[in-house]
Amino acid sequence: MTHYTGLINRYRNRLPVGANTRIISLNEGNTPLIQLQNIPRMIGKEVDIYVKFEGLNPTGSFKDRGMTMAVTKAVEAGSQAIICASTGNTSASAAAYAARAGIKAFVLIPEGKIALGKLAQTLMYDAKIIQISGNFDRGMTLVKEVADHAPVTIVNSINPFRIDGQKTAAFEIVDALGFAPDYHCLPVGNAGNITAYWKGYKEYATDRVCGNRPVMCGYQAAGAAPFVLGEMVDNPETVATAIRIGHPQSWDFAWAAQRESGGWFDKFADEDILAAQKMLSQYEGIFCEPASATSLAGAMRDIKSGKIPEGSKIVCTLTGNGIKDPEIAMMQCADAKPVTIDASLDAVKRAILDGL
Ligand code: AN7
Repeated sequence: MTHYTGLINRYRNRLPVGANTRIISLNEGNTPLIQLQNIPRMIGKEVDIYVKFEGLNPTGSFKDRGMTMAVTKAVEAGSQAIICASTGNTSASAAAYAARAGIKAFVLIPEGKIALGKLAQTLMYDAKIIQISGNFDRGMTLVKEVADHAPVTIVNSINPFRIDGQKTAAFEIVDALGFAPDYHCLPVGNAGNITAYWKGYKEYATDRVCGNRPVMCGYQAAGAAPFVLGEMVDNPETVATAIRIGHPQSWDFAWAAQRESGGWFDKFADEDILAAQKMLSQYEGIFCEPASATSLAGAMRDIKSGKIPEGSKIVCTLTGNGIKDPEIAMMQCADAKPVTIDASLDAVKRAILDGL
């Protein structure tokens, strides 16, 4: 058993790094693929649902897969600073990998619209945080403009190395199962991840590592659903702040993934997203962030309706860790406040009997 040292080393022959490239890694990737046991029974259909729990990456989201590549290549090219716009997870990841590399990270975030844990992380990793009175899409525009005027490397998913890193999640799924799933469900915001998964699945199928490719199902929040509406959204709104994005950068790539795989996009009310997040926690012991639960909300709806038929093998990507957004969790559980009792044996006994 050799020590796992991150996804670049694991998939080195499929990534654009050389023998002498200095790898900037936090041992990201290698995340668990967990088969759901209780929720399929509750749905009442014969399906295998697996979740790829990307919340267990070093900074708690799938962004680390892309960031190890993007920062490795930025450093290789001599860059001293990276920059991104972010709804929170990209900023945390960029900040961590910049710290690891010993370079500077600048992050543009929409003021008041990123989850508390993501802000705390980004502060701890010591990035230069620039809050703007505008949303992610505005931040993205500004980042693209400023990169022409300052010595900074953009590490948003318009950076192709991000996509290369993130495609390894598809490799891991096929390597774990021995085949590609029939359906791959994931949340879609800026659309880098659906682009990356499709690239990974296609690459493995082309090289005959597996014989099949999944149908790609992209799910969005109803208030931020440009792919469902077929046009950009100027004022996106959703409780799932990670995917509060109206002008996705990987627009054409995501449509290609949908078309080539025979897949579809759909949208979900905030209540449905939060209900799926709670179900995963309550019935499977898996705590993901709200945006991530959109994948399960989608899978459940499409399994129930028969759009995803019985007998299917389904993978849902859980893109980020629930601990990142404690405020939403506390709001969801507002009616389940901890009981407070005397510190006595009797009182504890009574509390247990009451709770059984
Ligand atoms: C938890 O951090 O865009 O469709 O700036 O954090 O590849 O954008 C986050 C996106 C899904 C959507 N789930 O992925 C950012 C950012 C979580 C996310 C998405 C994001 P893409």
